[in-house]
Amino acid sequence: MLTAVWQPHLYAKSMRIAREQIHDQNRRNEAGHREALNFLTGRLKKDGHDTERLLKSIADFQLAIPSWALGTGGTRFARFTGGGEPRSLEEKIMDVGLLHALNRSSGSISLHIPWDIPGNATEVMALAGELDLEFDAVNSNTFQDQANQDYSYKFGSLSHTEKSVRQKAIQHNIDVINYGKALGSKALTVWLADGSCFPGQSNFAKAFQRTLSSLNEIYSELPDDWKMFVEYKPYEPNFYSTVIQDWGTSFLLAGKLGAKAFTLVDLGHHLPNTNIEQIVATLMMEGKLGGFHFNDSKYGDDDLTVGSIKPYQLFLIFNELVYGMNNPASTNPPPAWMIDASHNVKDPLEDLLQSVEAIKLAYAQALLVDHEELEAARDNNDAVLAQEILQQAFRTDLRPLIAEARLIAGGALDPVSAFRSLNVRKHLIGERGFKTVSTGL
Ligand code: RM4
Ligand code: MN
Ligand code: MN
Repeated sequence: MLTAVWQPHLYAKSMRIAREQIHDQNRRNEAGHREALNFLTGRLKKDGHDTERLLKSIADFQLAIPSWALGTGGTRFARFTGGGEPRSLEEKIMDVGLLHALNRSSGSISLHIPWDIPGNATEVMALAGELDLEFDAVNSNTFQDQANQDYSYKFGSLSHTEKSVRQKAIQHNIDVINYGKALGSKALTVWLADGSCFPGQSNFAKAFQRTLSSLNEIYSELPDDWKMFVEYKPYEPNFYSTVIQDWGTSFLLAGKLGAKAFTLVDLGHHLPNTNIEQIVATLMMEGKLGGFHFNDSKYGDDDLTVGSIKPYQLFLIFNELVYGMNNPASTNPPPAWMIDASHNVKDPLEDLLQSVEAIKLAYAQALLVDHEELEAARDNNDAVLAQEILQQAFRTDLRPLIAEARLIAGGALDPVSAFRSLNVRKHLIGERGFKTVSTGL
């Protein structure tokens, strides 16, 4: 049974995982873990790696969890909801608290407005604070019409041909900034569904210019210590053209908007086989990579568990990210990391635990790459050696090191198995019911 801590708040009855429960779980796996860790650190030290530094970097790496990914996702055909899904923003925050208690790496939550409007910001902040969580970027939504809306985004929002509709979409983004201010967020993420479904439907240049001018109005309301992230996507929901279709378009907008505007890369927002690592390198070179949405995909914006389909690509992306972050000439601020996934068949919380693990693993493997050696191989045009260096890092099983970083931080050695043996989902179903549907995707 999990500890139910009663507090004088609305969310008082919600379950929390006590540290002691995690320690109990860890004791069961401790011996096997020590053995694997000693073997690994012995090898790493022999190869000249500073394992203490690696542990610290791994522990410091925090990922934001989107408020819309805590329930079951769906496709345009069906949605098969799971049990015990969070029914309110408070319950979503509780869920992220559970993840963070288990892995100590999910220390923030990103809100999508109006799916998750914070009613009482002070209470919401207090709850997050209790669970050691912060608020990451706030996201605007001008891709759906809301009930009682007397205008429509059917033909676009910030790029709409009608000024009055653009004005509503601009105002919505400003409202989102204001919600974020009250919660301590420091960034606004704009993703637009704007585009066209048929050739001839839209004037590309005019749609771009209208978008730029709308974004400019939003940008002028952005506080000085905030950033604006412009997310791109090649298709869907529009199938012929998207106004902000690729990194080049987003980069162009960010450049025209100003120093607080950046490009956001979502791994699922590329056409098949796009070289995403090269996009990352270019954006970081220009100091314009602001945010990152992790997921994995086979075909399109599948929003699958990070690392489930193309783990080597994930590693290659991290290799560029680490290079970009450590390159002394880089002016790129540390990007905001978030998971943007959807869970159609898995338990959302288990899926998120798996994604966080995959990201940390790829990050840690990328930290093993000796960039001086790699540069030397490149300068000598030694493709064989360059591949050896990368694959040596990629094929090193760093899972014991990730587990150790989590253990030191007070998390579970094996978060998914702890989640299962603590019966977290069963407990949530008991608390919230079986037929629950949370807002989001
Ligand atoms: C989009 C995009 C955005 C997310 C929405 C829900 O495809 O990834 O980041 O806000 O989905
Ligand atoms: Mn995204
Ligand atoms: Mn997406």
